[in-house]
Amino acid sequence: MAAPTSEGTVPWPKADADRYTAAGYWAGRTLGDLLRESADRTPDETALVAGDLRLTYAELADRADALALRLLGLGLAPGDRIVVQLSNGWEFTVLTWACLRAGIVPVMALPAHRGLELAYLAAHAEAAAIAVPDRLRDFDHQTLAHELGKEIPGPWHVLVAGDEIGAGSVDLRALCAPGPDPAADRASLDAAAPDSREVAVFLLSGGTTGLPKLIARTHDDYAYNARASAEVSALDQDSVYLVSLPAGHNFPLACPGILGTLLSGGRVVMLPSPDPVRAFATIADEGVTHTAVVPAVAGRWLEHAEQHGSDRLDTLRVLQVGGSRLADELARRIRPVFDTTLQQVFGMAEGLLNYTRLDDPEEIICTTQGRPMCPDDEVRLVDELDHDVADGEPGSLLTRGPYTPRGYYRAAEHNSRAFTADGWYRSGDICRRTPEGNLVVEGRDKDMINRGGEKVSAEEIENLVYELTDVGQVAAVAMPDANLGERVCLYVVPAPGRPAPTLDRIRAAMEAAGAARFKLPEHLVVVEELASTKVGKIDKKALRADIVARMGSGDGRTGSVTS
Ligand code: OOB
Repeated sequence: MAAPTSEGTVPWPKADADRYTAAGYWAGRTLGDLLRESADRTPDETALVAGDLRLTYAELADRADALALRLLGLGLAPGDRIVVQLSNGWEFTVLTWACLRAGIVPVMALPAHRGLELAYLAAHAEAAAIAVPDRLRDFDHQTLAHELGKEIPGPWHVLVAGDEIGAGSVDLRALCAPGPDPAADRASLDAAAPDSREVAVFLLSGGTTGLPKLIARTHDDYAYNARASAEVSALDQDSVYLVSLPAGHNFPLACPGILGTLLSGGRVVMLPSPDPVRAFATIADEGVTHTAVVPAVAGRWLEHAEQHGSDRLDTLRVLQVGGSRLADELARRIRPVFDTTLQQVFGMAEGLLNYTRLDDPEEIICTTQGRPMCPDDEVRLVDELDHDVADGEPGSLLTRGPYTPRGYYRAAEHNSRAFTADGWYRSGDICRRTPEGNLVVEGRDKDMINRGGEKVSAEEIENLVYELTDVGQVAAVAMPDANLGERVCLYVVPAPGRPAPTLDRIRAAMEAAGAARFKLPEHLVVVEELASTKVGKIDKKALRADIVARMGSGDGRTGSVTS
């Protein structure tokens, strides 16, 4: 019987699937099976470090199997979805591994998500469970998780990682305890393993429309994603990978991230945040060799190292930077300050990964975002009519390949715009290809704001603001920022006869509606009218230029917060 998730997915055409299989990209094995095999190779080596807890491969694999069976025992079935909103602790890795073994599909939410996003994800994925921390940064995730359940028609399990397990919640840590008979657990999971073409995880799109879309990544494609990434960043069983970005994001999860490290026999070290003081101490204490950060974090780490020295980073061999455009000037400081190799990563949850190679000349590493990971990744740069641009000219990126699914989950209407008829994904990034084949990200033609790697859909913010305040017109645009690259700036035309809303009121209303904090606008410009394009759409290009001009001139009719 087909898994319930296969109904809303868009499969690769058979000819392509056969080609990817014949080329060996799709190995016909589940991620759960491959992880188990990895654990068998080095059962006594340390696989996972989080705070005081250290687990060997055998311990991690056995706990994951025990958890998998307990999840099934709770009534979850293979193919069921579980929203995962955990912080970077050991529970995240044990739960993810368990899901991959049992065929339960994690929907990777971010700790910053709130009621609005979580309710949507749970409903859209028809999730049967959610895994949350009890509290995190003063937010009561557990209570919210139970409230979400009231809107869910079917059974709803709230799994909680923490010390305060409330009534009706399931203690996730207790479910992760080793089982009495690991061999039996293993045999029963092996016997019921999912098919490698089925959905392994749901990732969230950065999103340009409304709420984030779900991206169904199969065992075959995501295992390749992780394995091939490990190869490109020279990650092997002697490597120690530090996770400090939110673990459910594709970059730290599988590029090569947690999964690439565990498939390679390396060690994963988890930290709840990339704060440089703790990160540097952890790198020194654990002998971290690889880690991934966004450019804003790379900037903070550089500053910290320039002030306090970088001797604590001696073991770090590869610093991956991606998620938003790394400025060339910042890139050039990385080797001299950290004495490590920078690897630029231009990736997307939708699939395609571009990496600079570790042995590329320094100039390429510092000025390009790399080239596709796989020989069978197809990339086109096109103009508005989808015609290929001339060599060296900027164009909009289209891509297909063995780990780039052909459509979002249950989003037929959106897919008709986000994908071409012959299956190319429109990433919305404007890139140029250098003569040696590397890509340089020059801008984008999608209506998204990239706040230090966190993607915010302009349309989502505008819809919320229209609903929340009596504004006449609203437009969200990116405003340049020295630290984060971009922040969310809101242009508002007050409704006729109404006073202009304040930034505080808009932020408070958005927060009350359950929007994640990183989406709240940080700057407000009140205007009498918004410039429009020839076809009558709001002219965002003009607004982006306007905010840059206002920042230069210190125009008084604006409000701003910094966080
Ligand atoms: C990563 O994935 P997402 O899904 O959060 O965001 C994808 C988008 C890209 O389409 C592009 O607009 C932007 O983020 N982006 C970059 C970039 N890396 C991502 N823009 C400029 N330079 C870069 N290096 O962000 C992601 C997924 C896997 C690995 C790394 C990043």
